[in-house]
Amino acid sequence: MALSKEQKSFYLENGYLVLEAHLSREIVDKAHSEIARLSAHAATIDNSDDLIDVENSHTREMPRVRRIKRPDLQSSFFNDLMRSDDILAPARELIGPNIRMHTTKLNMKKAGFGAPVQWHQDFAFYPHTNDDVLAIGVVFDDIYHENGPLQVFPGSHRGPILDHHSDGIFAGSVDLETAGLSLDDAVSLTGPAGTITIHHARTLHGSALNTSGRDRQMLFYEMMAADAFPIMGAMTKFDSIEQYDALMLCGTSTNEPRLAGVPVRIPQPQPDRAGSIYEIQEQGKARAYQTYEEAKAVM
Ligand SMILES: O=C(O)CCC(=O)C(=O)O
Repeated sequence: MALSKEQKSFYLENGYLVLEAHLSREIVDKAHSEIARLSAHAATIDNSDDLIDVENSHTREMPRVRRIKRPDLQSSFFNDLMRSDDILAPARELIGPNIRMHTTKLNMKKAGFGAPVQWHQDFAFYPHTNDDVLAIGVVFDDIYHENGPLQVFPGSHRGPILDHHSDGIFAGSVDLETAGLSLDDAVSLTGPAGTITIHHARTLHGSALNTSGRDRQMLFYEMMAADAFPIMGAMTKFDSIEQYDALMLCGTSTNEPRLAGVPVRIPQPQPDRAGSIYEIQEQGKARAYQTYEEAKAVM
């Protein structure tokens, strides 16, 4: 068994789980060299493109990568890792044997300027017919309280989908005060490089600006039970059933969605710029974490 009975109960109760030092040092080292290889592209672009999302302070001379997009498509190593038992065995225990990929992304959160991700629930971006939907975070640096750990509100996956709109437009972030929540009740998911985190798609989560001297590079593999289908208006790419079936990671696909009584909100209308969560959140008003520009302004 990839997870103990206690770990499964913890996930069901709290909506997250941390498996410390789950991956070998060899995998972590290889990941670092792949990240360096894929990041080199940033020196050839002025703005974010299909491969890389750059920080607002990025220049070609001083490249600042905020996210490597779809690392599974850009690197056979990250693709193989996604399909390995290291990643899929714990997921199978939580959402069953038939699993489809949603998307992948590698959030860089580099030392000194790595962007925050404001509080949100993934299910607000991609509501599905049931909520056997989760994200596995793969930690490639030692993560402490100082270098922007993923933070979660335990148990929030059992509550409502909160309002992620600003002025009637989807903005991908939640105002904690309006939601009656305090940052003091959030838990930071820390651990050495090689740790993996698992969070439920309804778990409220975010992470602060990395003002520390240490990088926090973390890859997210988002996935769901094969019978969880996106609800119209969700930010899920779905061009054809053939393409959708090609996203299967293990088990068998189905054309019979399972409908469950789960709360949903539709992330529409979309903002003008909807390229990445960073861009979407910049167009909204809800901010619990300071941005690099805000932090610099008060220095
Ligand atoms: O990188 C992080 O800490 C949060 C990532 C996340 O929630 C996202 O990219 O949707």
